[in-house]
Amino acid sequence: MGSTSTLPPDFLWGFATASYQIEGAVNEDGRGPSIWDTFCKIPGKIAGGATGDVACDSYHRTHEDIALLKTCGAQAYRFSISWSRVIPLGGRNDPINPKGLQHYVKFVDDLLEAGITPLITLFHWDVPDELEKRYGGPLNKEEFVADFVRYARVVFEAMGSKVKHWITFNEPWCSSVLGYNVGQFAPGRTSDRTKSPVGDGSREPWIVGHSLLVAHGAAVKVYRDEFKARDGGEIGITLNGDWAEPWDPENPADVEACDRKIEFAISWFADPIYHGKYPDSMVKQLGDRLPTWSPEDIALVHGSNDFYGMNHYCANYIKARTGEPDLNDTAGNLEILLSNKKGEWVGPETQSPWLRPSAIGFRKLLKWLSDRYGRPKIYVTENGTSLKGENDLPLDQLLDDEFRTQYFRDYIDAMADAYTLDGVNVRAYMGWSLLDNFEWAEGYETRFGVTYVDYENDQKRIPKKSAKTIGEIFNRYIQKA
Ligand code: GBH
Repeated sequence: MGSTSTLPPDFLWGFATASYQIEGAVNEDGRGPSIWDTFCKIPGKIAGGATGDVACDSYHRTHEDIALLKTCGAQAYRFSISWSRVIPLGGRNDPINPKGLQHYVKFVDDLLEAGITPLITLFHWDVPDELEKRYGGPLNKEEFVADFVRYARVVFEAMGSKVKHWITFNEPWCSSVLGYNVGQFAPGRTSDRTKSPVGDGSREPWIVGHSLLVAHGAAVKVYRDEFKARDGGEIGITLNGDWAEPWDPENPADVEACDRKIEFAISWFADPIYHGKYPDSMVKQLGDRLPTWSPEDIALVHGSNDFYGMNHYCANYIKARTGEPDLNDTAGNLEILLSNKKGEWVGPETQSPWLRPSAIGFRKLLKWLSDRYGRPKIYVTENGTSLKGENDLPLDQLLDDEFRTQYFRDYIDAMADAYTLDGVNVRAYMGWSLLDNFEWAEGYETRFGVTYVDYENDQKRIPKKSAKTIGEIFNRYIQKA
């Protein structure tokens, strides 16, 4: 199986990053703070007390990053724009920061000159801090949507003629659940009073998710009405989600819980976009805590994807819970486990407690999404792995990242099989990540890059083995035109 699988001639591949994770230069050229600058200052929130103040210093090293992409043979680069660099206070009546905007215009020009196709994410979790303070960020739908739309329009105007692939939001699940239920991500709101004095994890994530969907739909409308005819590009949202296998395949409740798990993680956002409504399983469990759709809002959201942006890393075993769901449950009344009833692990251990690779799960989820959403064009906008203990290895061993290389081989094989054997219309793939970078609450201890970044020595970049082999894998699969 797989030996005859291929990918189409126009298949686009490259690497992904996000602004706060790589840029640094947080006080430079008029950038305003985002909720992540604020969150990182709270003691105990980030491993090692780390912040994105310097990160990979990519704001000053765009040429080095482009050179790295060339070394890897990448055709494309997915990066995100920092909203508060472009509009430091964030709001629709607040001033634009020409230097911040110009930084990205220049970067896009430099990428194009190097023959690399830019994919731009407008929002990778970094709400301008002022909007959080002014009105609670995405908890306030009207304000947030209006401000996001203006920001999106400013960026489309500046770069629309050059950029043909737009992603509105990265992983709204993470902003909603980790930011407003678990409290592990900015702004850190939760019902757990040991972690935060404010927040209601039983209600806020559903409100925030709704706002993000409407903001996505409203930005897509602006793009389609004002730019698409002239610029000819496409726009979509990126959703995260892992594959689900039953903890006990003999137990119908566990089997059923697998679909419910994916519905709570992915269909929460994808069903409104492709089917015009929230999944029944969520309506049933959440009742009136799940916002209802006004005709105007759902009209914006339904049909708003030109492509499906898929971030994917791993698989889980799912065990149904039996009692009434907890008010703060966001998963669908089930347990998310890494081993099954027989005690078998879903995959080998990595540095990330949540991530154990299972490439077959990637193929199965591609098929699941393709079936449920009517065979959409899928862009894999992130896929990658950390490595157990990588940060503690001597440099020569760290650079020889066979585990990550094998992960990419297995996952790209699985994707090519999904395309060739299952009829999944997958058209792009971005590895996460071009660089080791600021891994959110895990700080710099967890590395995801195909490039080593030496944080002690002037953020020096050295490609690992995986940086060189991923292109070879694609060369084998992509049919010659
Ligand atoms: C991506 O999210 C992000 O887009 C990227 O910025 C990040 O660097 C990359 O992953 C690597 O982490 O057990 O409740 O803590 C991946 C999706 C979803 C994975 C939430 C971690 C934690 C679940 N993430 N998940 S929990």
